[in-house]
Amino acid sequence: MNQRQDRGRFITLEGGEGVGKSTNLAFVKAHLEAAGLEVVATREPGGTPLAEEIRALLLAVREEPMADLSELLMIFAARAQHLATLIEPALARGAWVLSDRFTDATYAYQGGGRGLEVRVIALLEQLVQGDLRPDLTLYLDTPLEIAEARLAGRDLDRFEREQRAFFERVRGVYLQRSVEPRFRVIDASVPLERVQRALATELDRFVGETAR
Ligand code: Z5A
Repeated sequence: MNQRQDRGRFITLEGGEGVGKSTNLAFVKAHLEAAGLEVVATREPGGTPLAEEIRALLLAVREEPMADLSELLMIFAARAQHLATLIEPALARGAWVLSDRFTDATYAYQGGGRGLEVRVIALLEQLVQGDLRPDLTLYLDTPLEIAEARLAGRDLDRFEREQRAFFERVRGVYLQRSVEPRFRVIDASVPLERVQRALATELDRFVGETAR
Protein backbone atom coordinates (compact mmCIF):
# COMPACT_ATOMS: atom_id res chain seq x y z
CA MET A 1 0.00 0.00 0.00
CA ASN A 2 1.21 3.51 -0.67
CA GLN A 3 1.20 6.30 1.90
CA ARG A 4 -2.13 7.75 0.71
CA GLN A 5 -3.90 4.37 1.01
CA ASP A 6 -2.55 3.92 4.55
CA ARG A 7 -3.99 7.22 5.71
CA GLY A 8 -7.51 7.42 7.09
CA ARG A 9 -10.20 9.53 5.45
CA PHE A 10 -11.57 12.80 6.75
CA ILE A 11 -15.37 13.23 6.73
CA THR A 12 -17.20 16.34 7.89
CA LEU A 13 -20.84 16.93 8.79
CA GLU A 14 -22.01 20.45 8.03
CA GLY A 15 -25.18 22.51 8.14
CA GLY A 16 -26.93 25.29 10.03
CA GLU A 17 -27.99 24.97 13.65
CA GLY A 18 -30.72 22.44 14.40
CA VAL A 19 -30.42 20.52 11.11
CA GLY A 20 -29.44 17.35 13.01
CA LYS A 21 -25.63 17.19 12.86
CA SER A 22 -25.19 16.02 16.47
CA THR A 23 -28.12 13.59 16.13
CA ASN A 24 -26.62 12.00 13.01
CA LEU A 25 -22.98 11.95 14.10
CA ALA A 26 -23.47 8.74 16.11
CA PHE A 27 -25.34 7.14 13.20
CA VAL A 28 -22.55 7.94 10.72
CA LYS A 29 -19.90 6.68 13.13
CA ALA A 30 -21.75 3.40 13.75
CA HIS A 31 -22.35 2.92 10.02
CA LEU A 32 -18.65 3.29 9.22
CA GLU A 33 -17.65 1.05 12.13
CA ALA A 34 -20.00 -1.62 10.82
CA ALA A 35 -17.90 -1.52 7.63
CA GLY A 36 -14.86 -2.44 9.77
CA LEU A 37 -13.32 1.03 10.02
CA GLU A 38 -11.78 2.69 13.08
CA VAL A 39 -13.61 6.01 13.45
CA VAL A 40 -12.69 8.99 15.64
CA ALA A 41 -15.71 11.28 16.09
CA THR A 42 -15.05 14.87 17.05
CA ARG A 43 -16.40 18.39 16.68
CA GLU A 44 -15.49 22.00 15.99
CA PRO A 45 -14.90 24.33 17.56
CA GLY A 46 -13.42 21.91 20.08
CA GLY A 47 -12.37 18.28 19.99
CA THR A 48 -9.45 18.53 22.46
CA PRO A 49 -9.41 19.92 26.03
CA LEU A 50 -7.71 23.16 24.99
CA ALA A 51 -9.85 23.60 21.87
CA GLU A 52 -12.97 22.95 24.00
CA GLU A 53 -11.87 25.83 26.26
CA ILE A 54 -11.70 28.07 23.20
CA ARG A 55 -15.16 26.80 22.18
CA ALA A 56 -16.54 27.89 25.56
CA LEU A 57 -15.06 31.38 25.04
CA LEU A 58 -16.61 31.55 21.56
CA LEU A 59 -20.11 30.51 22.61
CA ALA A 60 -20.38 32.44 25.89
CA VAL A 61 -22.75 35.37 25.97
CA ARG A 62 -20.98 38.38 27.56
CA GLU A 63 -21.33 42.13 27.74
CA GLU A 64 -18.15 42.93 25.76
CA PRO A 65 -18.86 42.36 22.06
CA MET A 66 -16.40 39.99 20.39
CA ALA A 67 -14.68 41.56 17.37
CA ASP A 68 -15.27 39.54 14.19
CA LEU A 69 -11.54 39.12 13.62
CA SER A 70 -11.02 37.90 17.21
CA GLU A 71 -13.74 35.31 16.59
CA LEU A 72 -12.10 34.18 13.35
CA LEU A 73 -8.64 33.88 14.91
CA MET A 74 -9.98 31.95 17.91
CA ILE A 75 -11.74 29.51 15.59
CA PHE A 76 -8.49 28.90 13.70
CA ALA A 77 -6.50 28.70 16.95
CA ALA A 78 -8.84 25.94 18.13
CA ARG A 79 -8.56 24.26 14.71
CA ALA A 80 -4.73 24.33 14.77
CA GLN A 81 -4.80 22.56 18.15
CA HIS A 82 -7.44 20.09 16.98
CA LEU A 83 -5.43 19.25 13.86
CA ALA A 84 -2.10 18.90 15.63
CA THR A 85 -3.23 16.79 18.56
CA LEU A 86 -6.21 14.80 17.29
CA ILE A 87 -7.03 14.91 13.58
CA GLU A 88 -3.57 14.54 12.01
CA PRO A 89 -2.35 11.75 14.34
CA ALA A 90 -5.59 9.79 13.83
CA LEU A 91 -5.46 10.08 10.02
CA ALA A 92 -1.77 9.19 10.04
CA ARG A 93 -2.38 5.92 11.88
CA GLY A 94 -5.14 5.00 9.42
CA ALA A 95 -8.23 5.90 11.48
CA TRP A 96 -11.09 7.73 9.80
CA VAL A 97 -11.98 11.09 11.35
CA LEU A 98 -15.57 12.31 11.46
CA SER A 99 -16.00 15.93 12.51
CA ASP A 100 -19.21 17.76 13.40
CA ARG A 101 -18.30 20.97 11.47
CA PHE A 102 -14.94 22.14 10.08
CA THR A 103 -13.72 25.00 7.86
CA ASP A 104 -16.81 25.12 5.62
CA ALA A 105 -18.53 26.45 8.76
CA THR A 106 -15.96 29.27 8.90
CA TYR A 107 -16.72 30.28 5.31
CA ALA A 108 -20.46 30.09 6.10
CA TYR A 109 -20.54 31.84 9.52
CA GLN A 110 -17.54 34.18 9.54
CA GLY A 111 -17.59 34.77 5.76
CA GLY A 112 -21.33 34.72 5.00
CA GLY A 113 -22.74 35.55 8.44
CA ARG A 114 -20.21 38.14 9.65
CA GLY A 115 -19.13 39.37 6.24
CA LEU A 116 -15.38 38.77 6.68
CA GLU A 117 -13.38 38.60 3.48
CA VAL A 118 -13.11 35.16 1.90
CA ARG A 119 -9.50 35.98 1.02
CA VAL A 120 -8.61 36.32 4.73
CA ILE A 121 -10.32 33.02 5.61
CA ALA A 122 -8.55 31.27 2.73
CA LEU A 123 -5.20 32.63 3.94
CA LEU A 124 -5.73 31.25 7.44
CA GLU A 125 -7.03 27.95 6.03
CA GLN A 126 -3.80 27.53 4.07
CA LEU A 127 -1.64 28.54 7.04
CA VAL A 128 -3.36 26.21 9.53
CA GLN A 129 -4.28 23.27 7.32
CA GLY A 130 -1.74 23.27 4.51
CA ASP A 131 -3.24 20.93 1.90
CA LEU A 132 -5.59 19.14 4.30
CA ARG A 133 -9.23 19.30 3.19
CA PRO A 134 -12.12 16.94 3.99
CA ASP A 135 -12.41 13.95 1.65
CA LEU A 136 -16.20 13.94 2.00
CA THR A 137 -18.59 16.57 3.37
CA LEU A 138 -22.14 15.58 4.25
CA TYR A 139 -24.11 18.81 4.17
CA LEU A 140 -27.47 18.58 5.96
CA ASP A 141 -29.85 21.16 4.57
CA THR A 142 -33.23 22.42 5.81
CA PRO A 143 -35.20 25.62 5.34
CA LEU A 144 -34.58 27.86 8.37
CA GLU A 145 -38.08 27.59 9.79
CA ILE A 146 -37.75 23.82 10.23
CA ALA A 147 -34.47 24.13 12.14
CA GLU A 148 -35.92 26.97 14.25
CA ALA A 149 -38.89 24.82 15.22
CA ARG A 150 -36.56 21.97 16.24
CA LEU A 151 -34.54 24.29 18.50
CA ALA A 152 -37.51 26.06 20.10
CA GLY A 153 -37.19 26.26 23.90
CA ARG A 154 -33.40 25.80 24.02
CA ASP A 155 -31.05 28.25 25.76
CA LEU A 156 -29.42 30.22 22.97
CA ASP A 157 -25.61 30.61 22.67
CA ARG A 158 -23.86 33.70 21.22
CA PHE A 159 -24.30 32.50 17.61
CA GLU A 160 -27.88 31.32 18.01
CA ARG A 161 -28.87 34.84 19.13
CA GLU A 162 -28.16 36.22 15.66
CA GLN A 163 -30.96 37.51 13.43
CA ARG A 164 -32.59 35.41 10.72
CA ALA A 165 -30.76 37.35 7.94
CA PHE A 166 -27.45 36.09 9.39
CA PHE A 167 -28.62 32.47 9.08
CA GLU A 168 -29.96 33.08 5.56
CA ARG A 169 -26.45 34.23 4.57
CA VAL A 170 -24.90 31.19 6.31
CA ARG A 171 -27.16 28.82 4.36
CA GLY A 172 -26.48 30.71 1.12
CA VAL A 173 -22.72 30.16 1.49
CA TYR A 174 -23.15 26.47 2.31
CA LEU A 175 -25.31 26.01 -0.79
CA GLN A 176 -22.74 27.85 -2.95
CA ARG A 177 -19.92 25.67 -1.61
CA SER A 178 -21.93 22.47 -2.03
CA VAL A 179 -21.15 22.41 -5.77
CA GLU A 180 -17.64 21.19 -4.88
CA PRO A 181 -17.31 17.46 -5.72
CA ARG A 182 -16.57 16.42 -2.11
CA PHE A 183 -20.03 17.68 -0.98
CA ARG A 184 -23.16 15.54 -0.73
CA VAL A 185 -26.32 17.56 -0.02
CA ILE A 186 -28.72 15.65 2.22
CA ASP A 187 -32.30 16.86 2.64
CA ALA A 188 -32.58 17.01 6.44
CA SER A 189 -36.13 18.37 6.54
CA VAL A 190 -37.61 14.86 6.21
CA PRO A 191 -38.09 12.31 9.06
CA LEU A 192 -34.88 11.04 10.66
CA GLU A 193 -35.13 7.52 9.16
CA ARG A 194 -35.12 9.03 5.67
CA VAL A 195 -32.19 11.31 6.47
CA GLN A 196 -30.25 8.31 7.75
CA ARG A 197 -31.12 6.20 4.71
CA ALA A 198 -29.71 8.97 2.49
CA LEU A 199 -26.59 9.20 4.67
CA ALA A 200 -26.09 5.42 4.52
CA THR A 201 -26.32 5.45 0.70
CA GLU A 202 -23.68 8.16 0.41
CA LEU A 203 -21.40 6.50 2.96
CA ASP A 204 -21.62 3.10 1.27
CA ARG A 205 -20.77 4.67 -2.07
CA PHE A 206 -17.81 6.56 -0.59
CA VAL A 207 -16.45 3.53 1.28
CA GLY A 208 -16.82 1.44 -1.91
CA GLU A 209 -14.91 4.04 -3.98
CA THR A 210 -12.20 4.30 -1.33
CA ALA A 211 -11.65 0.54 -1.29
CA ARG A 212 -11.04 0.48 -5.07
N1 Z5A B 1 -19.02 28.00 14.26
C1 Z5A B 1 -18.54 29.06 13.52
O1 Z5A B 1 -19.09 30.16 13.60
N2 Z5A B 1 -17.46 28.88 12.72
C2 Z5A B 1 -16.82 27.68 12.62
O2 Z5A B 1 -15.83 27.58 11.89
C3 Z5A B 1 -17.33 26.59 13.38
C4 Z5A B 1 -18.43 26.78 14.18
C5 Z5A B 1 -16.63 25.26 13.30
C6 Z5A B 1 -21.35 25.90 17.61
O3 Z5A B 1 -21.47 24.85 16.70
C7 Z5A B 1 -21.31 27.20 16.87
O4 Z5A B 1 -20.02 27.44 16.32
C8 Z5A B 1 -22.26 27.23 15.71
C9 Z5A B 1 -21.48 27.83 14.55
C10 Z5A B 1 -20.18 28.23 15.14
N3 Z5A B 1 -23.30 28.04 16.08
N4 Z5A B 1 -24.41 28.19 15.77
N5 Z5A B 1 -25.45 28.56 15.74
P1 Z5A B 1 -22.44 23.63 16.99
O5 Z5A B 1 -22.27 22.72 15.83
O6 Z5A B 1 -22.23 23.09 18.32
O7 Z5A B 1 -23.86 24.35 17.04
P2 Z5A B 1 -25.19 24.04 16.40
O8 Z5A B 1 -25.20 23.91 14.93
O9 Z5A B 1 -26.02 25.14 16.96
O10 Z5A B 1 -25.54 22.59 16.94
P3 Z5A B 1 -26.94 22.11 17.30
O11 Z5A B 1 -27.80 23.24 17.72
O12 Z5A B 1 -26.76 21.01 18.29
O13 Z5A B 1 -27.55 21.61 15.95
P4 Z5A B 1 -27.49 20.18 15.28
O14 Z5A B 1 -26.41 19.36 15.88
O15 Z5A B 1 -27.46 20.35 13.82
O16 Z5A B 1 -28.92 19.59 15.63
P5 Z5A B 1 -29.30 18.40 16.65
O17 Z5A B 1 -28.98 18.84 18.05
O18 Z5A B 1 -28.80 17.12 16.17
O19 Z5A B 1 -30.88 18.39 16.42
C11 Z5A B 1 -31.71 19.45 16.89
C12 Z5A B 1 -33.09 18.86 17.29
O20 Z5A B 1 -33.76 18.40 16.12
C13 Z5A B 1 -33.00 17.66 18.24
O21 Z5A B 1 -34.08 17.74 19.13
C14 Z5A B 1 -33.19 16.45 17.30
O22 Z5A B 1 -33.79 15.36 17.95
C15 Z5A B 1 -34.13 17.02 16.26
N6 Z5A B 1 -33.98 16.43 14.92
C16 Z5A B 1 -32.81 16.14 14.26
N7 Z5A B 1 -33.07 15.62 13.05
C17 Z5A B 1 -34.42 15.55 12.93
C18 Z5A B 1 -35.31 15.11 11.88
N8 Z5A B 1 -34.85 14.65 10.71
N9 Z5A B 1 -36.63 15.23 12.09
C19 Z5A B 1 -37.11 15.74 13.25
N10 Z5A B 1 -36.34 16.16 14.29
C20 Z5A B 1 -35.01 16.08 14.12
